[in-house]
Amino acid sequence: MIELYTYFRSSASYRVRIALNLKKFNYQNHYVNLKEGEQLQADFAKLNPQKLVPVCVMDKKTITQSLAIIEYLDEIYPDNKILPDDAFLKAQARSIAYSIACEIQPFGNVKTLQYLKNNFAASDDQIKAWAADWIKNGFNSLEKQITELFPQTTFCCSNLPTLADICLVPQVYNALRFGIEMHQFPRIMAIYQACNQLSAFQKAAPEVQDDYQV
Ligand SMILES: N[C@@H](CCC(=O)N[C@@H](CS)C(=O)NCC(=O)O)C(=O)O
Repeated sequence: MIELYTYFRSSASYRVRIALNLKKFNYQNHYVNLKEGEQLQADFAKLNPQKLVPVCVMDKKTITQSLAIIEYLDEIYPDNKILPDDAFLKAQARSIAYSIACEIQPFGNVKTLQYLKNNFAASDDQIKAWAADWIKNGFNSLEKQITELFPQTTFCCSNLPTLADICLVPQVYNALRFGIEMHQFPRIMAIYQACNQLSAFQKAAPEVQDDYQV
C-alpha cells in the first residue's frame, strides 16, 4: 500500500496525486493541514525533516520531494510511463517541470509568504502581487518554450501527459486562484483544459479531496 501525506491545496501534493492516478495506483491519504501548521509539528517533522508535503511511504520506505516521488514510481512501475523514453523529450518534460517546481512554486509557498508578512510587514495585497508576479514571469517563459518546441501536441511535449503536465496543471490552478488573467497564455490554457478532460487529473483536483475546505 502506498501512503501519501497530502494537503488539498498543496500544488506539490496535487502533482503526486495526478501521477498516482495516471499510474492507476490505489493509495491511502494522510491529511496534513498546512493552514493549521501541522507540517511543523514534531511527529510530521520526524517523518519529513523538510517540513513539507507531499511525503510518500511505500514498503516502509519514505520519499520526500514530489519530483523524486514521481520519478521513483515511474522507475519501479514502468506501466503508463510518466517520463518519455526518448532522451530529448524526457529532457524537455523535466525542463518544463523543473521550471515550475524550482522557478515558480517556491515563491508562492506558505513559508515564503509568511516570511514576507512576518519580516517585512507585507500586506495581503503585496503578498498576492508578489506571488502573482512570479507565476506570470514563469508562465511568460513557458508559453514561449512550449509554443516554439511543441506547437501541435495535445499536452506539453507529447500527445500523452508527462511530468511536465503533472506540474503545469497545479500551477495553473494556483494562478487562477491568484486571479491571473490566463488568456495571455493560450497554449498553457489549452494544455490545462486537455489535461482536465482526463479522470487522473479530475480525481486529483483540490475540490474533490476529502480534506477540501473553502
Ligand atoms: N519542492 C517540494 C515543494 C514542497 C512544498 O513546497 N510543499 C508545500 C505545499 S505545496 C508545503 O508543504 N509548504 C509548507 C510550508 O511552507 O510551511 C516538492 O516538490 O515536494
